[in-house]
Amino acid sequence: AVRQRWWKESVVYQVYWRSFFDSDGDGIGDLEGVIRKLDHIQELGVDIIWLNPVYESPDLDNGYDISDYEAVMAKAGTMEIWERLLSEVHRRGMKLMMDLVVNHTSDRHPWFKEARSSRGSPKRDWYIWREAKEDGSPPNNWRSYFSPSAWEWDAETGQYYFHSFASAQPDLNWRNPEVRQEIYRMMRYWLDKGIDGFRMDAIALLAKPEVFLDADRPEDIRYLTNHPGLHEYLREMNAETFARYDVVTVGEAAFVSPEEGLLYVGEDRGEMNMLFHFEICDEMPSWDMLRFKDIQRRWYEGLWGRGSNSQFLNNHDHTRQVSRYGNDGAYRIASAKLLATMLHTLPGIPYIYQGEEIGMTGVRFDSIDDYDDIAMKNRYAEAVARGCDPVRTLTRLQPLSRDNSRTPMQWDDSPNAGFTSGRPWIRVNPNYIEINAAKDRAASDSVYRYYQELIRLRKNNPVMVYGDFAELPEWKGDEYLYVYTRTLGDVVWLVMLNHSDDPSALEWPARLLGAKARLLLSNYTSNRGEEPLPADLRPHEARIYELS
Ligand code: ISL
Repeated sequence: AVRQRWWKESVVYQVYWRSFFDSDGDGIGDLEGVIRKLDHIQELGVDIIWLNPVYESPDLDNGYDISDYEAVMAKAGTMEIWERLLSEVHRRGMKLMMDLVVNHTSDRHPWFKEARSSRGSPKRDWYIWREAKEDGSPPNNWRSYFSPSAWEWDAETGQYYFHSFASAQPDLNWRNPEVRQEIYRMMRYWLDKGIDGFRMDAIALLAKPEVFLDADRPEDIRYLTNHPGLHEYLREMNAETFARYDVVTVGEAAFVSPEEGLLYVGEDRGEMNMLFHFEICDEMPSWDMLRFKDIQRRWYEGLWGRGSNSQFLNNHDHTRQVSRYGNDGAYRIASAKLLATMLHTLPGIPYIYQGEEIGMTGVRFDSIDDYDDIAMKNRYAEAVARGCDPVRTLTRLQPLSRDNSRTPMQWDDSPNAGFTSGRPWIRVNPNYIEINAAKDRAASDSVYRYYQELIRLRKNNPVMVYGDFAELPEWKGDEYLYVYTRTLGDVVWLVMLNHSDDPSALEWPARLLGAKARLLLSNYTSNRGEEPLPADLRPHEARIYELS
C-alpha cells in the first residue's frame, strides 16, 4: 500500500512570474501581479504554487543565474512583497514551493567574483577550476547545456572554470564542505520564513568527477549528471534542512532511469519527495503513444509504493503540451482536456504550468530578435557562425524554443492579452483574442472548467492518488487508445483516452461487457451517471468511469 502524505494528494501550479501578470506596467510580470491573480489559481483548486526563481540575478537565464540568494530581484519586487505573497498564499489555504538553484550561481555572485580574483583566493575552491591542455584547449571535450564547451577560460588567473549551463553560470564545487554548509544555511533562511518546500533545479548535476576525461560522444551530455557522491550530498542536505520542517521537495533530475530515480525519492532514503524525470520532455520530441505507455509502465513499476513521481508534459523549458503532444488546431479544446485527464489520472503528482489550464499554445515568431531564450539564441548563433542558413536555422529551432511556453499569460482580449499596460518583455501570442482566461472562466465547458472538475475529483476520491494502476491488456499495443484502471480497495476507475484525430472503436472484453459503469467525467458530454461503456470514442475523447 502507498503511504499517505499531504503532498501526494496535491496538485501543483507553476507560476512563471515574469510572464504571469505585470502590476506596474514595466512589461515584466512581478510578485505583486501574482498576488493579484491568486484567485485564478485558488479557484482552480490547486494546493501548491511552484514559483520560478525570484532571487537577485543579472537575469541572463531568467533567474537561474543567482547573484544573491537572500534578496529578491528588483524586477520581481521586494522582500516585503514576497512576504506578502507568502502570507496571501497561506491565507487562501495554499502552499508555496520555491525554485532553488544550487548547482551553479551567476558569475556576478560575490563568491565567484572572489573565487576568480586570484588562484590563492579563499573562495577559489568554491568553484571548479582546471588547467588548460598542453595546447591551451579546455580540460576536456564536454559540452554544456547551452554552449559548445562546458569550460570557460579565465585569462586573469590562467585556468578554465566549469559550467554546465551558460558560461555566466559557473558550477559550485560540492566537494567543498564550506560550500555545502553555506547552501544549507541559506536554505534554512527561506525555510524559516515559512515556505512549504523547494523545487531543486538541476539536482542530478551536483556531483562532479574528480578527473574530467574526454567523452566518446560529446554531443550526448548525460555525462553531466549522476556522478558518485550525489546521494551523499542529498542525504546531508535533507538532514540539514528539509528533515527539520514539514515541507515537500521535488528534484529536477535529468537523465535518470527509474532505478536511479528511486535513489532520489525512495521513501526510506531521506533525500527528496518526488522528482521530474525527462524521458518525455527531453527525449520524446513529439507524441509517441507506445513510447509514452512504456515510460509510464517502467516508472510505475520502478517507484510505486516506494517513491513518488510527477506528471507533467510541459513547463517553462518545454513547448506547451497541446502544441507539442496534442492537437492545437481543430481539436485544441478536446485535446487539452484529454491531456489533462491523462496527467491527473496517471499515478504521480500532477503539475499544471500556467496557461495550460486554458489550453494555451506554442508560438512561432518570424525573427530571432523576437526570441529571448538563451539556449535557443546560443544554438542559433553557433549554427549561423558555422555557415547554416539563418532562416532554416530559425525554422529548425522554433518548435522546441523555450519561449514557446514563456509568452505572457493570456488573461483577456484587451491589448497584450491584459498581461501588461506597457510593452511586454516578450511578445504575446497573437491568438489571445481566441484563447484567454476571461473567456474560459465565463464558459461552462471550457478547459479551465474541466481542470476544476478534475481537481475536485482528486480531492474527493483517494483512488486518484493512491489507487494501483493497470493497463487493460487489450489495448497495451494500441497507438491511439490508452485504457487503464486505478484501483483502491473495491473502488475501480476506468480511464479511456483516444489520443487521435480520428474516432476509435472499443471492443470491450467479455469480462467488462456487462459491467455496471458510472460516468464521472468526459470532455465531450456533461452527462454523468450510470451508462454503458461506449462502443467508440470520438477524436481526442477522454472518459473516466467508476466500475462496480
Ligand atoms: O530544457 C531542457 C532541455 O531542453 C532541460 O534539459 C533543462 O535545460 C534542464 O533540465 C535544466 O533546466 C533548469 O536549469 C537551467 C534553467 O535554464 C532551466 O530553466 C531550468 O529549468 C539552468 O539553471
